[in-house]
Amino acid sequence: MPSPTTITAVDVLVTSPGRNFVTLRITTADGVVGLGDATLNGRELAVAATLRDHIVPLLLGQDAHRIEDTWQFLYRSVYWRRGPVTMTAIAAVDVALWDIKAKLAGMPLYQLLGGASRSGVLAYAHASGRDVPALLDSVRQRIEEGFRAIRIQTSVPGVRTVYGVSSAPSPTGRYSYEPAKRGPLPAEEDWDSQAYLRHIPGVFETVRAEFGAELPLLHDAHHRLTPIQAARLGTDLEPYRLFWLEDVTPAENQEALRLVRQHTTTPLAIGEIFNTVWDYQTIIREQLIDYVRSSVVHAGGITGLRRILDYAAQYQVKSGMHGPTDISPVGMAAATHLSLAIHNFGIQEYMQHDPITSEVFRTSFTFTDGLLHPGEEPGLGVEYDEDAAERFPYERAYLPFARLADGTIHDW
Ligand code: EZ4
Ligand code: CO
Repeated sequence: MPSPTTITAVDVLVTSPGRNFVTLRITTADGVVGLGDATLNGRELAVAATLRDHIVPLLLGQDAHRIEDTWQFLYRSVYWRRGPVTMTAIAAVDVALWDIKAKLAGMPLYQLLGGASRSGVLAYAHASGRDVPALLDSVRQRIEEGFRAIRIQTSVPGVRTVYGVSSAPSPTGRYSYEPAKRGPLPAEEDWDSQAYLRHIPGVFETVRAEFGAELPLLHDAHHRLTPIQAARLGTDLEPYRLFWLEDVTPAENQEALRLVRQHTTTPLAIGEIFNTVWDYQTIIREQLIDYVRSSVVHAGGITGLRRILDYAAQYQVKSGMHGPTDISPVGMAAATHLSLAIHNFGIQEYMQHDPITSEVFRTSFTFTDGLLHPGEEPGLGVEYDEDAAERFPYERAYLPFARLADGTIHDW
């Protein structure tokens, strides 16, 4: 007889209600089910294969209670540490085990993580427009929906398509922006850093004039600038008092942020593509950033992200967890539990899924008056409807890439 908490089944579930999601489902001998999000946008099947072919056989027969030991085993026994595929796979296992533990405890996960440190989790929405009037309409719409913090992205004159700009309002009027496009090849976008640097400060000037000094405003430069360009942008945006400026440089080179930091007091956020605390070692220790963008999903789960955020807390660096649509409802629920519990919470991105997604994922987290709350269901508070999921088979989709006017590939 296995013990009641022995892992007896592990399933890798791939579905595409509007977009692709990979979910790991772990079941114990007693029939307790835990879910983890394993979605890596544009490389979904790589994580699914890592889980199915290499990790699931290691989990069967193990004790679901041993979360830390399982994390260390999966991290160290692979030998080839880190990387987005491995760390997303580890995250899915980790979150599913936390879900099980919290269900066994009869508590919502945030209670196991230390209990609530606040009444709700401040969420920011995306707003965007092809031109400034459309952007202002988009901001107004998000405020009417209850959001109290807004990320601003616009088109750039002379640049055909740019990251973060919704092409058209959906027929329902719902805001949507989905960068990963279904099809055999990635979409090509274009880019011009100088045109962007000329355009953006005036956009923020107009938004501030329209909405006043108090509304927290954010912006994502999406890894496209050099350090000196990033410094220029941060300086030019100082009068508009951003909540943060995100991913100003492609920060594989952490030291690039030193130059940016020397020139501007605009707060900096980075790390949605980072996977472990090692990616943050220099930028946190040298206090080169203000917010950690990593999600539970891509940084080794609750266990991995909490390690990063505890390190960050020593330096007054706060959380700003990644929450685009490619974080599944399972990943969003995990983020909401962790954000409610930690002391150094900053803000939570909340892009909101297509309503069709809720046919597969039933969630209990709520959004009220600008704040997310994970709810009081035991565990994560998410259920997966496998019959519904089967109606939405995987469809190949890629994130876009960018070229400069002369054809050179640029960071997207
Ligand atoms: O481009 O999640 O801040 N959010 C972002 C996202 C990322 C996508 C990539 O999969 O930058 O929109
Ligand atoms: Co971003």
